[in-house]
Amino acid sequence: MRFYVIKKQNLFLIVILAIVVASASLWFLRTPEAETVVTPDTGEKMREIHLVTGEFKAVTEAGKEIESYRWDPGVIFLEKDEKVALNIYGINGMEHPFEIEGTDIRGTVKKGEETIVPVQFKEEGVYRLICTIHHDKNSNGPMIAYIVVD
Ligand SMILES: [Cu+2]
Repeated sequence: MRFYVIKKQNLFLIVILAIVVASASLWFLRTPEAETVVTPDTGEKMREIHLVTGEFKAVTEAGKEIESYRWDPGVIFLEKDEKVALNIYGINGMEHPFEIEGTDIRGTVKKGEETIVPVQFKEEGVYRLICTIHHDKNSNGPMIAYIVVD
C-alpha cells in the first residue's frame, strides 16, 4: 500500500517537471513582437524613416477586380550599423503581419495605427520587408519593400 502512495507521488512530480520543461521551452521559442538585429538603446536618437501601407486597384477588361497591397516607399536605404526607426503607418488593409527576411524582426501594422520598428543592421545587403499574408501576386501582393544596407 505504501509503495503505491510513493509511486503516485513520483507521478505527480513527473507531471510537475513536464509542465516546467514545457513552459520553459515555450518561453524560449516565443517570437517577440518586434525584435531587432541589434536592439538600439531606448531613448537614443535614431533616424526616422516613414512608410505607409497602400493599395493599387484595377479592373481587367474581363471585369475582374485585381488589387495589390504595397509598402510605400518600396525601397529604403540605411547605412550599416546605423540606428533607424521604421515608422510604418497603416492606411490600406486592416492588418499586415510582417517580417524582415534574415532577421528575427516581426510585427504587425494595423489600419490607423503606427508601428515603430527600431533596427540596426550589422551586415550589408538587401533585406526584404515582407507582409506574410500578401507576399505574392496571388495573395493581393507582392507586399515587399527592399531595405538596402550599405
Ligand atoms: Cu499585407
